[in-house]
Amino acid sequence: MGIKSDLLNRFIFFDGAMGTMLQNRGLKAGEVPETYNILHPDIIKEIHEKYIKAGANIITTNTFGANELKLKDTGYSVEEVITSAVNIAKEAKKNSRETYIALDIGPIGQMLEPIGTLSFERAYEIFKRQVEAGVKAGCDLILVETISDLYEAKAAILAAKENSSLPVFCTMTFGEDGRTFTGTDPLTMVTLLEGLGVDALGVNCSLGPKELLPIAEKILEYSSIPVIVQANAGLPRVEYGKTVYEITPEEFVDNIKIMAKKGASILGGCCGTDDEYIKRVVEALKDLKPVKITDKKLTAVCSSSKTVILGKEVKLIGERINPTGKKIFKEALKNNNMDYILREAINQVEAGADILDVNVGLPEIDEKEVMVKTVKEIQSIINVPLQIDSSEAEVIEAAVRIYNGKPIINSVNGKEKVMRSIFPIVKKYGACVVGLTLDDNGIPSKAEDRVEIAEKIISTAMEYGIKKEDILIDCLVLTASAQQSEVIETIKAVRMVKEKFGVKTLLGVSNVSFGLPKREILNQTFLAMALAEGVDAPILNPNNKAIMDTIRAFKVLSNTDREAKEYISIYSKDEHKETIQTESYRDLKEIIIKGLKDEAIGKTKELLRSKDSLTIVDEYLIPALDVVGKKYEKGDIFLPQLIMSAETVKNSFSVIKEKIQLEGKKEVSKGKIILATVQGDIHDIGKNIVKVILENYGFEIIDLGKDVPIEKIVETAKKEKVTLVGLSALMTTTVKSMEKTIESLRKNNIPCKILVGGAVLNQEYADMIKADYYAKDAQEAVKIARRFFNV
Ligand code: B1M
Repeated sequence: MGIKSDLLNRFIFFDGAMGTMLQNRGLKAGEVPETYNILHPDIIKEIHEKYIKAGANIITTNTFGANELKLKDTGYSVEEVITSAVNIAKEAKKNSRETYIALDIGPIGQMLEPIGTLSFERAYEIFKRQVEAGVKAGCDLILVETISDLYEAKAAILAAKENSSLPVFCTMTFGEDGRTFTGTDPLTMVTLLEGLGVDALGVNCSLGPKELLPIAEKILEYSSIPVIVQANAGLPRVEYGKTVYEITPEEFVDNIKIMAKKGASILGGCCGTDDEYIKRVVEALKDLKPVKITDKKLTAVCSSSKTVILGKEVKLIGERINPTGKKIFKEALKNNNMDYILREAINQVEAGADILDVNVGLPEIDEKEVMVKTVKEIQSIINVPLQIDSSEAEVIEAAVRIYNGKPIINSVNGKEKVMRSIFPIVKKYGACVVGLTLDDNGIPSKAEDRVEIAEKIISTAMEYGIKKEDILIDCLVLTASAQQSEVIETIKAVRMVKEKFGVKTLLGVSNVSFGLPKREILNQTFLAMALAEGVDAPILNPNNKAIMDTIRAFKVLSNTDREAKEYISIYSKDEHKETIQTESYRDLKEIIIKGLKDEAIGKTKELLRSKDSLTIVDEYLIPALDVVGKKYEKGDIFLPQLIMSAETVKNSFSVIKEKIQLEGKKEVSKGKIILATVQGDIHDIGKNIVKVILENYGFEIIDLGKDVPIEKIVETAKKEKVTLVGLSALMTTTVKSMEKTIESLRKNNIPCKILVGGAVLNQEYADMIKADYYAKDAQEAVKIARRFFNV
């Protein structure tokens, strides 16, 4: 018996909080809790003992932040802290075989690319060091917890699985909107984490059990493995500078019991909970048996914020990211022109692609390097899942490893060698895989022979532990011009594969018409025939109207587009708008909204020939960001895309800035002004625009940056004898911080006037927080400064 078999048979109880327990025992703000493993082992041991006594089966080591970045200034190494933590846990459990020790691994504390600067592989290395130390010290399982970025979870899980043979659990932290901070929903978390082969998954921290209930329900709906819930003791609230948690152990238990009855089987507590909460949970569930876990048998692929389930209705795989037969594409690959590829991606998604095939195979380039770069770039601006398409195992593995999601691997076939090289990758990274019905003898003419190859692919894949749901069979389309009699064999094979094995099928449609005129007539008709036989995911060009018409009509006729909603929304407009855009985007606004960083530079330069700098800011930059902001608010895009748009604006503005500076008159200073985005706010695009314009009018700017502490503003104003202080804030929450800064400047008797700005403000708010001036934009700021300094 071990933890893995226990998981399937009974409730498992985790401990509760460590951090809040330590705070109650004297841990001060700024102290690193993990140093207690060395400085106060008795306190940690006492906490573990309390939890064991309360009935916890798993105690979590005090190593949440024991990574090399967080420990950097403590003087202790990762190995020292983790070894000591595991030893304390061992002492606390006193050889009890009933208690397991989980090596706790929390988030690194820095954001991964593209949101932050930490690379995926660097994150992996940081986690690897923790895992190795934990394994060496003798922990029983690895718990990756409180993760809000799916990419970071993937790095941690790979580090755990590649450097240990211990069970791995992973929990993520969700907000009240049902998503993690970077936009992952419960289904997507389940799709990726299950694929990566964790032993249990779930949710912890941030919310109380009541608020977690809908999130846990979603996880339970999709998960085929044990589900963990570790809620906070309610929503945290700050009282007299201390964080307090609202709900009692009784209320906590009521909600945990509901989740247990719905299927959660690993239960514990997070912030604010203590041994009393755990004791109550154990007691409350003692007469209950966990709900039996069922295999949900989903065929699903995902990006970090979107899951596509195959089989319920036809899904389109866009074929355009592929250089075969495309001269411009080849040139783009050779010249590293990512914007061209990104545009192909965006166009296909806008035209209706659900998944994108990515193939960058060209003999004259380094396919692995270009594939990794392409996948990274696409996933930073687009949220549909990807299909990694290459014939090289090495290229596939490199791409699948850094992909932030569960991709489809395209492809294997019936050749032993190919299967043996690709299936281990499919299994390890938990991908779906396409099996082509060909082998060493080529593509069989007859449907029956293709079905035989499909059978071999499926059975070999299953030997590797790949689930049948993760296998997609492509019965291969032959061209009507050369092998006319075999066209129908493909259709027949699709039907047979579906009937015989119940797997999903894929088909590259456009091949059928090769060499014949008016190709789209054949493509369209063949597609309709294939759809009727149940092809789940045709690979095609979604920019083709005839193809899209067929798909949409099929969805109505097969009763998957219920009440013809999609069909009506598209075709009830007079003229069906074909969103086919093969050339570059005309509009800078569009470029910003899409996050095409490099393209923004050229476009801005072009615009500067006919428009003046501030017109571009007002007519393009700000309106584009407004659209992006609204999309973000509605949940149409998530933080990574918001960041890409902000980066694009920065690129555009850097060109504008150059022009302004060139035109600017270098005169003596007309007056010194401090500019700062207030504490807690990191939005600085607007402030930077105001800075450049003010400088251009001859004012000397002391730019204190963003998220600026109140004291720094006060000190600088005093030291530099500045008489005009400009503050910027973009969020409702940071207007308070602006108000406090103003209060502090007044309290310290700084003889200055205060100018405020930022999208969240208006004159009324400015008056309310007692600012002297409010500027709605940069020009207004100049007017105020000129009046103030009388210049
Ligand atoms: Co965020 N963000 N953002 N964001 N972001 C907003 C502000 C938001 C309204 C989006 C939304 O939900 N609709 C929302 C705030 C909601 C609220 O307050 N109720 C929001 C949020 C929630 C967040 C995060 C919390 C998201 C998250 O992490 N989950 C996070 C905040 C972190 C933090 O600050 N602690 C966050 C992060 C980011 C990015 C990093 C991705 C990026 C900022 C990058 C950067 O600035 N370096 C970003 C962006 C780009 C936006 C939007 C889309 C655009 C802001 C912008 O740059 N506008 C924004 C939505 C929106 O505003 N439409 C949004 C263009 C800029 C030129 O305008 O700054 O108003 P603005 O400046 C104008 C005038 O206001 C004036 O002149 C400028 C030029 O005309 N002005 C002054 C500005 N300062 C002035 C000072 C003056 C005088 C005039 O005198 C001193």
